[in-house]
Amino acid sequence: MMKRDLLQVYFILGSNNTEQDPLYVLEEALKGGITLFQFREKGRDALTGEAKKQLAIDMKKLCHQYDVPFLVNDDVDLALEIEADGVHVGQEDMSIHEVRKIVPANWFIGVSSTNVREAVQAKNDGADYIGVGPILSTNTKADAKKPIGAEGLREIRDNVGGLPIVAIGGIQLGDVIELMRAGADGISIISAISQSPNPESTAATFYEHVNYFFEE
Ligand code: 3NM
Repeated sequence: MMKRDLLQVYFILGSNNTEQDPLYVLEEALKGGITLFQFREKGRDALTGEAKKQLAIDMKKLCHQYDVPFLVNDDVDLALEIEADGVHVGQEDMSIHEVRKIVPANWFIGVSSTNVREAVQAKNDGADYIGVGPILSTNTKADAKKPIGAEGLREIRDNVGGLPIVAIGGIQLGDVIELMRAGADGISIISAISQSPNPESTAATFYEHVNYFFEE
């Protein structure tokens, strides 16, 4: 699969994004057909140290059973230690240049961008993809910026050429087609899947909606 195609249904999860066993939720999402996974252990009651590392190891193993690449949010040291497939960094984290220097050449590196300036910078710095958002308002990220909507996404698309883009922030099933039409290559989701009564079928429906766009 090309890197761009991996972004189609990009699921992100940390232990505090669900009331259930995060490994159960992840496996359901994998069965439903997510195409990429990011371990994001942040915020209230987030695990640290050995507990965080063990969960990361277990999640990576599960992802690889389903041939889905495993990325780590921010924590480059952990990603290296457990031999992840890539990292996602925010605007306040390590720069792409610094990350590239210390990770394997084939790693997938993503950067968060909320406006055209950040997106163009990420492209020039050699990001493999950008996570663009928040598209809609979200309770999942405590310090989320002001939502930029499908229009904000389109403006970024118009300024970064073919750089792979995944849309993030408050996205529900009903938003998918509009965001794909606005220039996204895929959709990134936490709560719509992690809080779903049936994460497997929700993930599968996200996959169908994204692929409906390609068949349009
Ligand atoms: N990053 P949900 S918004 C992790 O704007 C994250 O960069 C964002 O969770 C950004 O799908 C966000 O539950 C939260 O809204 C996404």
